[in-house]
Amino acid sequence: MHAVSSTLSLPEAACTPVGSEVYRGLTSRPKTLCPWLFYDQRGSELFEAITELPEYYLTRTERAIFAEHGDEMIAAAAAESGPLTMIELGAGTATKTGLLLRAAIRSQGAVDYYPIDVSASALAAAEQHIAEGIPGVRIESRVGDYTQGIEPIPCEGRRLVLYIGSSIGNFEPADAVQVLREARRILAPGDHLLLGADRAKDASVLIPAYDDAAGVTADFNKNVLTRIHRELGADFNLRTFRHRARWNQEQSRIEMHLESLIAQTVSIPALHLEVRFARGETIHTENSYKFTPESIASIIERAGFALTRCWSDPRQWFGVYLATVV
Ligand code: AVJ
Repeated sequence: MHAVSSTLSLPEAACTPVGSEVYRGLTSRPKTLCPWLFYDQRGSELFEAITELPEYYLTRTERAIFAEHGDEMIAAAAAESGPLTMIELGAGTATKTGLLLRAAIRSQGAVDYYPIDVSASALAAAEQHIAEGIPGVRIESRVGDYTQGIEPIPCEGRRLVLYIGSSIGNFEPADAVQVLREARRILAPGDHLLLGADRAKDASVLIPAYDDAAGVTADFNKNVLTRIHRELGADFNLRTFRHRARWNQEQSRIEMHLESLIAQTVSIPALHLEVRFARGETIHTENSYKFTPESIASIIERAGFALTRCWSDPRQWFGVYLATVV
């Protein structure tokens, strides 16, 4: 006798990460899709383009804070007892990290750097530009999903975990605490976390940052439908969906949605699924939480850290927070 599985009738594609997430999300009410689905090759290129848009202030503001205060950040995280080892969660191509790596090299001569990312190609790009541009960095990249667990990182002195770019804003607050707890688990007393998180501000600044005039963010959002077409055969007509960015004041978050402009049924052959949309119904594709110094301090403290210092830009649009293990 062998066990009869209730999943026997599910098509194979429903068991892949993309298939199961699309199945879960498009059979939920309201319909949702997780932001990690954005980042296929085209999506990663579109995100890089977003970071250069005039309306998308996050990347250039955080970079300016690192340029201005990077040496102080490194000095505050270091100890007299030995060199600082840097670990980066969701490092991507590590373009902004260069400023901090250079600051570490100025203070201690060389640095061990462990970037972690799900994308092997992004890490290869990071390794290449760091090897060419920043001598003194010993880099050991690790491919993996940091939300699923982080391997121990050896070090002689102290560790500094970088979690920058406001990636934390994609998580519900309770999940954000869990992500930081996972980082906390590989650290020892005296080690630090450097967290970059976008600040709450007027909707007149936030909305254009997520609904830019050139339509790059709209393309980034709709690209998830192109991905589902390519990987699962779905017959989405992109012209019948519209990009929407909303400011949810109560939850202090920007929401991105894809709104169906007509009543329609989309079929997804690989999942044996027909998805009905009412006119005006949306797929909620992303939350991007915006924090006050108090709301981010609460998340940091619930994860087992003590906030030691923070930095911001003159307009106070973005925050960088240093916390130590308690
Ligand atoms: C990569 C999550 C920080 O929330 O600002 C940019 C992603 N979405 N434009 C953000 C994003 C739309 C970005 N993070």
